[in-house]
Amino acid sequence: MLSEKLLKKLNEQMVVEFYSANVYLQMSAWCNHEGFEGSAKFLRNHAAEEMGHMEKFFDYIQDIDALPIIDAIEKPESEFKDLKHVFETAYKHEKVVTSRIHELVELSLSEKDFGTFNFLQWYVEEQREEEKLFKSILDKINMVGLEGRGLFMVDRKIGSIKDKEIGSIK
Ligand code: OFO
Repeated sequence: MLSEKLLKKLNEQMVVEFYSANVYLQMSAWCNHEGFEGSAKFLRNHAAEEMGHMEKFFDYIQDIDALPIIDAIEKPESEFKDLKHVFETAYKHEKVVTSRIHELVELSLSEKDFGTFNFLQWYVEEQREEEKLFKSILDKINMVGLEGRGLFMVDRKIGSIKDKEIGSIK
């Protein structure tokens, strides 16, 4: 039987995944507005992926015979200095999500809830991939700088990333 504390944390994480989807959807709108069509496409796809992460929590909570509660979702950031700022924000966000997932893992272990511990392993791996992906995009932007043809090419490349299959861009 899941403890109240662990259930509350799982529910909170479900809401955070919802928030993540909005974070990327909003970033996608900013990129589109600024003419970074590749990044806009990538971020839009990523927002859909975050909804998938949310649904996994939504389903798991129901599988263990509890009730998921969709709480208020924080407003995402909508103003960015430049494309680098977008991906810096994304990378930072993923690091926060990773530490939240690790806290959940720790809690499930301390409560000897091995079913939940097992469920969370998917997220541990997913977070490793997401941090790698965003770091890799950021590295490319840093490499070419914020002006000219280089940034245009990187934006196109970002647009070609198949999120799930690639952990980094070459
Ligand atoms: Fe759900 O992984 Fe990003 O936030």
